Amino acid sequence: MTTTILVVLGIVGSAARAEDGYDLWLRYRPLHGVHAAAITMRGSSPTVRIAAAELARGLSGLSGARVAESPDLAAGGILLATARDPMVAALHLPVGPLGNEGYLVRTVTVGGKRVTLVTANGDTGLLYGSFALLRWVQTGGALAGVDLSSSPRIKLRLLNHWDNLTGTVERGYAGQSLWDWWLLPDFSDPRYVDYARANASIGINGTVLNNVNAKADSLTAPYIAKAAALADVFRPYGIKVYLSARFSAPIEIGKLKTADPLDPAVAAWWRAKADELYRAIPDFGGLLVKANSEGQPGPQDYHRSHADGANMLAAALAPHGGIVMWRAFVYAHDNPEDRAKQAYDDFKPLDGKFAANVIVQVKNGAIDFQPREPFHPLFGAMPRTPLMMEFQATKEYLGQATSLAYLGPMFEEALRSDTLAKGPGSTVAKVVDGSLDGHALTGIAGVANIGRDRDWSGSTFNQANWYAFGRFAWNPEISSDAVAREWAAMTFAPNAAVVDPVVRMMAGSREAVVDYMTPLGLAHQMATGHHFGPAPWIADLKRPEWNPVYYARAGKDGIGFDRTASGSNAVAQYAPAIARQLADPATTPERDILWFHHLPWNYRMKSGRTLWEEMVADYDRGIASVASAGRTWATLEPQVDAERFAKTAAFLRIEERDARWWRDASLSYWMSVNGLKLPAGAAPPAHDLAWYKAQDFTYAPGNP
Ligand code: BDP
Repeated sequence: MTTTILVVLGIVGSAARAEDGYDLWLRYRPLHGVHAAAITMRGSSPTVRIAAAELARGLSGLSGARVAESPDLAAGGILLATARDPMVAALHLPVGPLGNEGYLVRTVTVGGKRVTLVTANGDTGLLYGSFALLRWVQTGGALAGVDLSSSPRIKLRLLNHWDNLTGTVERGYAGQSLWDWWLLPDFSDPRYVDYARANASIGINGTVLNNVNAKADSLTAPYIAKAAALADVFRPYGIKVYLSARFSAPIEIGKLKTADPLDPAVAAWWRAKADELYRAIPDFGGLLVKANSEGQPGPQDYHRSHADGANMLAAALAPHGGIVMWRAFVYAHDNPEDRAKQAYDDFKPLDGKFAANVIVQVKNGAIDFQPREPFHPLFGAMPRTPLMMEFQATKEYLGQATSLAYLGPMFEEALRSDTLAKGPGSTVAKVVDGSLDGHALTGIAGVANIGRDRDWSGSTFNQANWYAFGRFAWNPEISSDAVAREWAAMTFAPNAAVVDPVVRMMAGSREAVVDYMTPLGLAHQMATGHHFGPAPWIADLKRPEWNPVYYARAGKDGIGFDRTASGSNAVAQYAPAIARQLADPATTPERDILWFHHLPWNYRMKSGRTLWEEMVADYDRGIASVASAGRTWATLEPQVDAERFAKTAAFLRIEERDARWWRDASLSYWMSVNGLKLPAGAAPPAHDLAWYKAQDFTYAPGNP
C-alpha cells in the first residue's frame, strides 16, 4: 500500500516537474552507470554546506538513488575539504596555483579508502569544484578516475542586469525583472537562490543589479536595503552585488546644486554614500557608471574628464575595497566624428590617468553589440589602464527572444582577435585577463538575458548564452564548440545522438543572423527604438548616427562606410599593421569589408561574384541555415521532452519567417537604391518596399 502510494506520488511529482526549462543546465536527471556513496564535508561555512547539498542533490538525481551526506568517509564517496584540512594537506596536492577560487577534483586514497576529493584553497573554490564534478558527470564522465583542476583567468565575472526599478528590463526578452523590488527586502523570492546556484555553477562572481541607465533612487536607503537583502542571498554562492550609479545622484537625491566631480561637497557626498552602502553590504562590489552617453549625466557636463569622474567615485569606494567600472560606451550628439571613433578619441588620451580601483568597461565592438563587429580599437590601446570586456548575452540586435543565435562564436571571435599591441599574440583575451600589460584588476561583464520567465532566458537556447558567458568569463580562451557540447549534454542528454546535432545547430546560428541581417560588415540596420526587424531605409531621425542609412551609406555608387584615410580613418585607431591591412579592401577580411570600405556594387569578391551578388547569396545562406536548423531539430523530437521540443520548434519557425523578412525588406530597399536586378535564380521579395516600410512593431518588448 505504502509503496503504491509512493510510486503514484513519484509519478505525479515528476509530471509536476515537467521540463519547462526552469532547471537550466542543472537538470540532474538519472544517467546510466553513476554511483556515489556518501558525501563527507569538512568545515561548516554556509558555502561548504551549499556545496555538499548541491553534490547530494546532483548525484542523487544523476544516480537515481539517494546520495546522503555523512560525517564518516565512505569508500566510493566524495570528500569535500579545503587544502588546509589535515586529511588533504597530507596528500601534498598541487593546490598553490589554484588561487582563491580555483579547485582540484581527483580520485585519491584517504585512510585506505578510494574517494573523490573536491578541494580548493577557499570555500568558493569548493563550490566551484563541486559544480565542476557535477558537470563532469552530467557530460558523461566517470566518477572514478576524475581529474579536474582549474582556476579563473579573470577576477571579476559579472552579469550586468539592465533591470529597472519598475520591474521592466531594458533589452530584456524573458519577462519582468527577476528582482521584486517592491517586495524586497521583506520577501525574498526562492528564485534568487536558484539564480545564485546557476551563476555559481559557471563561476559568475558578481552581479550589477540595476540598469546602466540608472535612477538615482537605487542609491537611497530603502533601495540599498533591498540590494542588501539580495547580497545576503548571493554571498554564500561567492557572488557580490554591485550597483549602477547615476552620476547626478548628488543633485537628485542629495539636494546638492552640482555633481561636479571636483567639487569637494560632491566628493564628500559620494564618500558618505559609499560608507552607507558598506554599512548595509560589507562586501559590496562597487559601482558601474554610464556617463555622458546617450543623454546620461557625467563629468563632461562640468568640463571634467571621464577620469575626473571615475577617480572621484573611486576615492569614495577605495577605503572599503570597492571598485568603479567606468563604461567607455560613449558617443555624443554634438560630435560629428564617426561614431565608431568616439570612445577611442575620448579614452585613449586618459590612459594611465585612472585610479588603481577603476576599470574601464569596453564593449566588444566600437559601435554597439551588432551581430558582428571588428574588435574595439581600445583593446590594446590603453596599456596602463585595466580594461573590462562587456558582452551582451541578451540578443538585442540578434533576433531578441526568438532567434537561436548561440553567442559562443561571437565571444570567441572577439577574445581571439589579435590587437598586435605587443606583437603577434596580443589577443583581446590577453588584454582582458591582464596578462598582456600586467594588470591584476581584470573583469568581464555580460548584459544579462535573465528575467522572470519560467525558463529564465526566454528560450532553452538562450540559456546557452548565459552559460557560455560564464564559461568564457572563467577562461577567455575556452573553445565555443566545447562550451556548446557541455551545455547540450547537460541541457538535453550526454549522448552523441543529441549533442552532435544540437552543437551543429548552435555552431552556425550566429553566423546565420549575420548573414540574414547584416552581411559583409553592415551594421545597425535594425528598426528604430526597439531594434526589432529591418529598417535600412530610416533616414529622418534627429541624430545622424541614429539612422541606419548612416551606417550603410548605400547609394547608386555603392555601399559601406569608408573608414580608411579617404573616409573617417577609423582604421588608424588600430595597431599600424592592422591599419595597413584594413586600408585596402583586398586585404580586409570580407566578413568586415563594408564596415571599413565603401565599395561599388560590382566590386569583385574573392568568390568571383560581384558585391551585390555576394550580398544576395549571404542573405539566402542565412535563411537556409535557419531552415536547416529547423530540419535538424525536427529529427530530435524523440530525444527531447515535449515542452522544450515544441517551443524550440516554434521559435525556429519564427526565426525562419523573420530571416525571410530581413532578406526581402533589405533587398527591396537596396534595389530601390542601386537600381539593380536580382541575380539569376534569386527569389523576388514577397512584398514591395512600401509594405516593409509600413510594418510597425510599437510594442516589441524590451524597449525602454
Ligand atoms: C544600446 C541599447 C541601450 C543601452 C545602451 C548601453 O540599445 O538600451 O542603454 O546600449 O549600452 O545598445 O548603454
